[in-house]
Amino acid sequence: MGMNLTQKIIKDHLVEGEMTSGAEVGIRIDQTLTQDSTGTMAYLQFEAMEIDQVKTKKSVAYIDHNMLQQGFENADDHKYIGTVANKHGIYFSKPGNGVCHQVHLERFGVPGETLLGSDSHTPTGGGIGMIAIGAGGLDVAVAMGGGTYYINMPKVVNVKLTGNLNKFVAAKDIILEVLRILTVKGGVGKVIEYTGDGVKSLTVPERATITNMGAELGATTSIFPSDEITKEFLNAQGRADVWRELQPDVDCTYDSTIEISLDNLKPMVAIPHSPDNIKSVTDVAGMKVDQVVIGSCTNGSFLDFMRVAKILKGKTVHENVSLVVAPGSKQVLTMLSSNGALADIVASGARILEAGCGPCIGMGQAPASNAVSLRTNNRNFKGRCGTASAGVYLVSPETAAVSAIEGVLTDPTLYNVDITVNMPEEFDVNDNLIVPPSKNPSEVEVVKGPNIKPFPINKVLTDIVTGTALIKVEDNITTDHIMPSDAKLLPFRSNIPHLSNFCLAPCDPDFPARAKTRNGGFIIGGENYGQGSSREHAALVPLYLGIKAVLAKSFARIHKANLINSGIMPLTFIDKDDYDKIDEDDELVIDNAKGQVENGTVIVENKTKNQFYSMDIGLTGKETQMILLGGKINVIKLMNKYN
Ligand code: MIC
Ligand code: SF4
Repeated sequence: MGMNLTQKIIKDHLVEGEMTSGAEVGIRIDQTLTQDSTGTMAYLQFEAMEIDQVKTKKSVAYIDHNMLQQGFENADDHKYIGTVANKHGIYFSKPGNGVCHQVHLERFGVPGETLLGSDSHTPTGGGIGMIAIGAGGLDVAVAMGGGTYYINMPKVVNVKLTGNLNKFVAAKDIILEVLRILTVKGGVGKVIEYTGDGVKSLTVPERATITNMGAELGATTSIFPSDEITKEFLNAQGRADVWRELQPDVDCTYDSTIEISLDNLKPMVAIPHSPDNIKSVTDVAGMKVDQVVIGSCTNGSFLDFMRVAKILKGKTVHENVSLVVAPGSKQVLTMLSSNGALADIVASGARILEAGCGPCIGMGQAPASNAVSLRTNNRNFKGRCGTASAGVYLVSPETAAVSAIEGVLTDPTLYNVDITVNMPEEFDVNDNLIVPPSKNPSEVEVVKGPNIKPFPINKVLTDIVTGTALIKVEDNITTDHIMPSDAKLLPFRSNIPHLSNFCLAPCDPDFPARAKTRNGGFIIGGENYGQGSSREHAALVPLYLGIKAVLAKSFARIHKANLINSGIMPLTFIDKDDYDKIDEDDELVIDNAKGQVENGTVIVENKTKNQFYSMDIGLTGKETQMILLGGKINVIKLMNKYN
């Protein structure tokens, strides 16, 4: 029987394991990427492994998140990442060069290769046929050192696209439709593979919008075939040599199939505060809008901004709206400025930001209290924009631009503007903000400013684990709740002690103080605990606060891996009703913890209520070692000692 594309690429990279869904497989990683907000930790961990030069085909360190530089902290991080990259064989994409995912697609991605990135939107690379996966910084550090990356063999969902999009209906509307169908936890343990004749009508940047936001499904990754359109894109980037055709076999099978007719699709919107709260734009049309933000790794491409420029040309942004645009990369910004489109955007009254993440991660442009902010980003979690009372609505660039002019959410299909844009035959290629690694690495001095503090390391698991249920939270808690990341906190990504004062603060501002007074304890979570970002800070900070286990109804993939890497037990309720029985402040005990972890089922005793809960720890052999030894770094250290 034939193989689907996901199976083919995994098979090509298989180092260990059987490719049966759910079973652990180890794969070889060809490329890695990091960005600055997760990169400092990843490189501190890489340095701790004492490996001279990366062993991947290509590793790139981007600066795109921490851009405001209102103090020395961000600049220190940039300097550290720049020097550590230079020393260890890593390409360094300087601030101003653009958002990691956009630049990686343009300049580095290779169809058929594997990419591991310390950012949850790494699956953007699936737009050119890569198996591109988001992970915690430590997993990326291990991959840079040539280590195998382990995942559970995913199920493969086929999303079959038929027909063509109507004018003003965008790739963003396709992924919002997939989110409507599958929800934010519908992709956990799955790869989303796109097929069907509709694929041919989508350019690479449009495919990348879809694979990018597959992260919001909780999916391991998303992938498109590599075809003639991919070839043209790579050719226009001056990289035709890396192209190869990649298609699923005709007789392959999928675990499930969803069919979407592009002809019938309408503009969609994700309403606050979750990317799967989907409505059609017409359902919410007329809602007053205060701010519009166009950009991010989801919709920061040349194609996106050309369409926006065509809509804005000769028009004026509504007087009640602040329109902010952040192109995805220097390449995009250069091309828009040289062809005059940027002038049309500026003339309309838009505010121009540098190429970077910016408002998407709350680095500036926080909206006013209770504001409605229309954004082309991928996440609309409460408070992420920097204003807890604001509501973020996720839309396509077309809907965003039209609404910026009208001052209210507007269905763009009612507009009568020609937005035809042809993909350029040649992109403006100028890699002068990418610094190749040093040819004399021994001469490079790694510079660490005072903001860079050591990362916490766990201890070997004790036989009896005791503590208080310090906090009980609801379903779909994001890593933005666990470790918020606005303009005030992002500069401290390399300073875990400082971050610890804000852990889970959006759920309960007293949590950090309580955790410190009680010397740690347990977190009680609902479904899909830890969805969203890949930030391992959401595990390292709880580790610093003494959290021993998280008891949840279910976990998001990357966060679960980060907890295990930190030696914190991720325990899943076997009987979900037990969640209701635990209250904050209950005293919990795990007896014979080591033996129980090895067994796979852990009984947690609630001393306060005199109850027992059966929890599934669901670990592979390697993960069990990590929990027993107090995290992945301890396992690596032990292996180095005996090698
Ligand atoms: C995000 O979009 O949430 C981020 C910021 O890019 C994160 C990474 C981080 O927290 O540094 C992600 O998606 O992984
Ligand atoms: Fe940056 Fe936003 Fe993309 Fe995260 S989702 S990488 S913050 S642009």
